[in-house]
Amino acid sequence: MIPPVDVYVGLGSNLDDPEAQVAQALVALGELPLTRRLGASSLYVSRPLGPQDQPDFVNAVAHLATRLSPLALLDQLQALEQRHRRVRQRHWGPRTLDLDLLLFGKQVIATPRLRVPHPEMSARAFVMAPLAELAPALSLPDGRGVSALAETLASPDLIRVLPERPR
Ligand code: 5RY
Ligand code: CA
Ligand code: CA
Repeated sequence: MIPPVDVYVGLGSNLDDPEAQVAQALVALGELPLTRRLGASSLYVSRPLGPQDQPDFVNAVAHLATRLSPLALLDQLQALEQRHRRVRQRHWGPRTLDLDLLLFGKQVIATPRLRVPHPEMSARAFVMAPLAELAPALSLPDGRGVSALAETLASPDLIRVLPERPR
């Protein structure tokens, strides 16, 4: 038997009720084949980085344990984006659901289709704040701790945590 690997997935949405998009995707991640959801962060609201002529984002991070390979998991994440009717209007434009494979155990993957750790994650407060909430003792494959990284990114205007909403 292949042992399960601890995986972290970043979620983001800024279209069609982003809070509901992210909440539903957090449930769906736990229903993927060969995969369990071990935890989920709070939902974080922030201004868009990159192109700023688009709505605010809701972001979160999920902790999974999976027996899928990295590329099989990526296929599942992209299929889930499509079930949320993601359409690409423009690069870095608004989207109903974006799922990023942030970390796959301690593996470092550098292929044309997939780079893990996500190359920009350590610079983005909307990733590192929820990741540090969910896994404060975690380190990246290069040894940098997520809590220390998140603290360097603390920026007052950026992030608000949504209250838990009963479903
Ligand atoms: C910067 C440029 C492009 C950061 C920078 C992107 C999200 C980026 C976003 C998201 C929030 C994008 C990629 N400097 N802003 N912008 N949340 N995705 N708040 O998920 F992330 S486009
Ligand atoms: Ca993405
Ligand atoms: Ca992204």
